[in-house]
Amino acid sequence: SSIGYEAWLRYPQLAEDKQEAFSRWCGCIVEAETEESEVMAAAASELSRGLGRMLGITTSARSSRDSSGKGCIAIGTFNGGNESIAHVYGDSGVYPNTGAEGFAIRTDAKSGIIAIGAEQPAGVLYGVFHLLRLIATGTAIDELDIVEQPTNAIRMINQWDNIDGSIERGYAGQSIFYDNNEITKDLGRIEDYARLLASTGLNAITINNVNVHRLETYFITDRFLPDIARIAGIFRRYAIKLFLSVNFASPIETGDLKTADPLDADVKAWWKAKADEVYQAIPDFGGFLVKADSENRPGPFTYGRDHADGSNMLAEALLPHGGLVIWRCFVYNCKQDWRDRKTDRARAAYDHFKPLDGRFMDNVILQIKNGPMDFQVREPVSPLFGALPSTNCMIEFQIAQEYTGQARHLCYLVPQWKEVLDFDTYAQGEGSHVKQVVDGSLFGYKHSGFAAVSNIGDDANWTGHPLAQSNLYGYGRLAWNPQLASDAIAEEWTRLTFGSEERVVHTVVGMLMDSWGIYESYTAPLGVGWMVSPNHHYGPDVDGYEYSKWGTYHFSDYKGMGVDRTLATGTGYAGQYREPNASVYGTLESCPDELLLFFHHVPYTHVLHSGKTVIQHIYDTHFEGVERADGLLKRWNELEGQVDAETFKRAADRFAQQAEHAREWRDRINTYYLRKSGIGDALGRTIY
Ligand code: GCW
Repeated sequence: SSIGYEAWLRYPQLAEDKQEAFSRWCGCIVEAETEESEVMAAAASELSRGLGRMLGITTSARSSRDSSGKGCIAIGTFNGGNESIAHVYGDSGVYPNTGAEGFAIRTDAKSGIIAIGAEQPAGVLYGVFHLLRLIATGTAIDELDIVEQPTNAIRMINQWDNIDGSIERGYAGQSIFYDNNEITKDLGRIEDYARLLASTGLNAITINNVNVHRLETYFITDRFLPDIARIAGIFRRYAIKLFLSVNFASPIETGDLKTADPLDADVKAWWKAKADEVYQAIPDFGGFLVKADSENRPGPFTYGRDHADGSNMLAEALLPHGGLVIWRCFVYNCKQDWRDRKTDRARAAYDHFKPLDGRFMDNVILQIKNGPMDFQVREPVSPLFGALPSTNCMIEFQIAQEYTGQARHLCYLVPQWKEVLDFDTYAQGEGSHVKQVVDGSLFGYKHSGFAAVSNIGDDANWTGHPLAQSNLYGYGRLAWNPQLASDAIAEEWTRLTFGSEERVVHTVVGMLMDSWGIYESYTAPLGVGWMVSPNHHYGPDVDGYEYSKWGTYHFSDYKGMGVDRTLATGTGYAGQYREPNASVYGTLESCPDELLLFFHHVPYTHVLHSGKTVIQHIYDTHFEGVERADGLLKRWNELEGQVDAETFKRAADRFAQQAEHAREWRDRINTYYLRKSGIGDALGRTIY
């Protein structure tokens, strides 16, 4: 089996001594006959497939234990009539508290049973994947007593796939969902995607781009609903709810209304009827994801209404069906004049949404990008987290590496996401971390959680770069439990994917953990962002966006660079944070180096906390970045023969491209700043 397609569900055969140790528990799978559920069926089949691969045994499912004396794995819901589950947990009289989606796994040595129990079939499925992960990573299972619950209720993936088969910001081929203006007939690949997602604990998916184009606007009509219902059916088997992105102007574009005004009675009635129709086709439909009044998409502003009016109108339509409206906060002026130094894109989301706090219905959730700008390699945390005590919120990450190397450069993003989640907003005093905002606990949100833009396409290995699979895996694991450590996730992924040869594990984990810092070092410095080629966003172009309408500037001149976002002399963005963050960022002396140029405009001779001047920092990091990118290639090349030849070659090619391309970044940026500043490199290295 190839590493590419099966990713972390490959379950390579274990060494013989390990097989022995595990096999004695795996004589059969006990599953109550009374538990007829497609999710349970998926759990049972995953378990027997995984065990079969790793242990080379065939385990048949049966309704009660056989008399062979071999151990068994019992799976089922606590009240589902599985006697083996009841037996293992029965003594205590009470079942563990697993919540709606959690699971319990307990090894009962006396009876020779490992019980995977849960309140709901979904929990059993997650428990099965957990046990398989333990076995695959060589963890002893003789004395298990585990209870796990996901920290976040919504654990969602956003596909930015279009019906023509293209993927906005996709770097791993074409869509697996659509082909040539039709929904694909290849449902097998979608099922395998569902397996990958569920195995990491994800439970929701939006299958079309937030930019809803002409044909996709018809997804919520009978033209496409039957096909979409089939896709929902696949995800349902893996306990994943299906959502759709919708076009706010649908009543005009697909209906015969003249307006999409959210306060218009006909518009309200139109959406109500539409919701009824969608739920007719997909009874457990999740709801709508909406990009409105953002980057030229239609929205309530056209009618003089605001985002609360717009989202509440949709929420009312979905409410009778239990549906959610996920409304994106990526709203800013994308037609800015670069001469206008007052307008600051970073401020926009907060300025739009903070005043609306408390006006949204209970089944509306605001989806906020992790940073105030747009998935840069380095930017601060969005100040909206913690600023909306009376509005459900969820966080949006981007697994697709739009600005972080696009599946050609290695950039393991879990450490970046962790930094965001661990950020203290001080919203309820010290210890009010972003992760507690988005898991709903800080303000008692009714709905909340994680969303992220997927990085998969129809490439044989899903993600283009073989190691980029780690970002998809890591996102799912982090959504389940944001406390997991970045290196622990990296190690888990590496062992599942490549097996447990220690040299391979050590090398790959080390490369993943270094990769974000390496990418940052040879690209835009000190939090200033962009410097990428316009439109496709790959590769260096320092002034590519400097005189554009997109609000993404670095303001470099012959004396200095950076964006003054202070309250005192700048755009005031720093004042959107609570104290002490507002002062930490707003004061030159206390602003952390890595975000210096996001918050301040400084001379090139400004001395950083590191002791270096800004200009020397730029030169040093860019020279070092290339060396470290060369180092990645070298480290990978040492694994030749230790990982399968195809994966080795694919990744080796990409590491070579990355090293080459890092030079382009280095030379463009160093040359640009030498020419601007006239200050030479203290070490006299070659700058063109
Ligand atoms: O980052 C920008 C991307 C757009 C994207 C937009 C968004 C889907 O360049 O491609 O559109 O963000 O998040 O809506």
